Amino acid sequence: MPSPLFDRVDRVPYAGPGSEDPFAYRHYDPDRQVAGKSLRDHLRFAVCYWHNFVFLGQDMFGADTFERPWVGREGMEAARFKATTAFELIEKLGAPYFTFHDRDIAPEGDTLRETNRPLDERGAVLAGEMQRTGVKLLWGTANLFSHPRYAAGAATNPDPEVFAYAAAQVKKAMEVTHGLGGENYVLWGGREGYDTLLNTDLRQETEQFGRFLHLVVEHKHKIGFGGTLLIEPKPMEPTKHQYDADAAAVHAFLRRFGLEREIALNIEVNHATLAGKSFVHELAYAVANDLLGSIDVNRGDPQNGWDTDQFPNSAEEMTLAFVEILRGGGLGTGGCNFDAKLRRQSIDPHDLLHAHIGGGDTLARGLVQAAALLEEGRVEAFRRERYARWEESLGREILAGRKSLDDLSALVLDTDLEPQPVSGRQEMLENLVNRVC
Ligand code: XLS
Ligand code: NI
Ligand code: NI
Repeated sequence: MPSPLFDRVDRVPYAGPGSEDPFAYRHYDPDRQVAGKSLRDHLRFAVCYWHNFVFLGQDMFGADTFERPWVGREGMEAARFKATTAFELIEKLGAPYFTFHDRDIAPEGDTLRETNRPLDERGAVLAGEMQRTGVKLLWGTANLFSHPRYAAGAATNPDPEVFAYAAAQVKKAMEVTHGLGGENYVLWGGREGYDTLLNTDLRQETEQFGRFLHLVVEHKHKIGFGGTLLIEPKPMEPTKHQYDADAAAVHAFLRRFGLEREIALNIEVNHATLAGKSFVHELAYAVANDLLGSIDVNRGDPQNGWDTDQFPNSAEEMTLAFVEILRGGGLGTGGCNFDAKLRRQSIDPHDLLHAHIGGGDTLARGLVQAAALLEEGRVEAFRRERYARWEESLGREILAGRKSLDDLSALVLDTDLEPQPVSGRQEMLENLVNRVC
C-alpha cells in the first residue's frame, strides 16, 4: 500500500558510485565485505525516533515547519500512525536498528503510573513493528531532561525526591528496552550539571550521580539485561557545564565509583567538538581505555558552536574515526546512531531519506577507506616502529617498574646518554591518508 509520507520510494537500493539516483546508496553496500565483516555488521546503523518523528522543525525563534500526519491525532491512534511511519522509513532504508527515548513514544501522564501504562502499550506497538520488519533496537534511553521537575538535574538534583523519580523512570525505561531486546541502554546526563556554582555543591552532586549509576548497574544485573550500559559524554547544553563533559572526564568518574567495567561510552561527533576536541580524539581515548561502546554520528557546523545535530557528510572525518574504531576491534554491541535532524527548511518528508542515505554513504566511505589505510599498512607500520624501542630491555624494564629515578639518573650520567630526536613524519602520514580519501 503506498505510504502517505514516503511514497516516492519503495526500497533504497545499493546502486554503486556511478548512480545518479538520489534515492539509492552509492557506497553503502550492506553485503560488501571489509576487514572480515559485512558493512552491515560493521556499521549497525540506527535511525533515531526523536529527531525524525518527534521533532517538527521548531527552533528557539520559530514554530514547527514540518507537517506530519499524526499531528493533531490523539493517543494510541497517533502512536500507531507514528510507529508504522517510522518503521516504514527504517525498512525502506534497510537500517537494521532504531533508537528511542521513553518519552518519544509515550507522553507524561499525571502520575508515573499513568505514564508507564501507555509506555507499555506503545512499547507493544513497537514490538509488533519490530516483529513485522525484523528491525532491532540498538538502544533505549530515558528522557530525564524535558519535564520541569528535572530543571535542576535528575540524579544530581538537590531534591532526593527528584532522584527517586528519575530512578523510577530509568528502571522502567531499562525494562522496556530489555523487553524489546535492546542491545544497549544509554544514559545521557542532559541536565546533570550546573548553571551556576553559586547554588551548586559539586561534591554532593557527584556523590549522587555515582550512587545513581550504581543503582542502574545493580538493576541491570537483577533483571538479566545482557546489553551494554553506555554513558554519552557532552560538555554543555542545555546546562552551562555537564559532569559527563568528555570521554576522559567520564572515565575519571567511572574509576572513582568503580564502574569502569560496567559502563562504556557512546561517543557523539557533535559533543566531541562542543568539548573542544575532535571525534577522532574522543574515539582514540575510549579505545585506549577499553571504553568504546557505540557512536552517535551527528556533527556540528564549524561556523557555529552548538549541537546542530546534522547528518554526517565528511568522509574524511569518518575515515579517521573508523581507523580508531577498527584499531579498537570494532563497535561490539554498539552501532552508528544517526542522532541527527533535518534542517528547518527541509520540509519534504523525503528529505529524511536523503539525509539517512547521505549519512549511510558517508559512514560506508569512511569505513572502507579506513580499512584500506590499515590494510595498506604504512601508517600502522610507522606507528609500531616509532615505539619499537620500548620492546627492548630498557623500555621493558622501565614499564615493568624495575627502574627507579636513581637507576635512570645513573644510566644517563654513567653512559653519557644522548638520545637523538627522530622525525614524527606527520605530513608524510597525512599524505598517506589523502591517498585513500
Ligand atoms: C543530546 C543527546 C541525546 C542523546 C539521547 O545532545 O545527543 O540526543 O543521544 O538522549
Ligand atoms: Ni547530542
Ligand atoms: Ni546523542
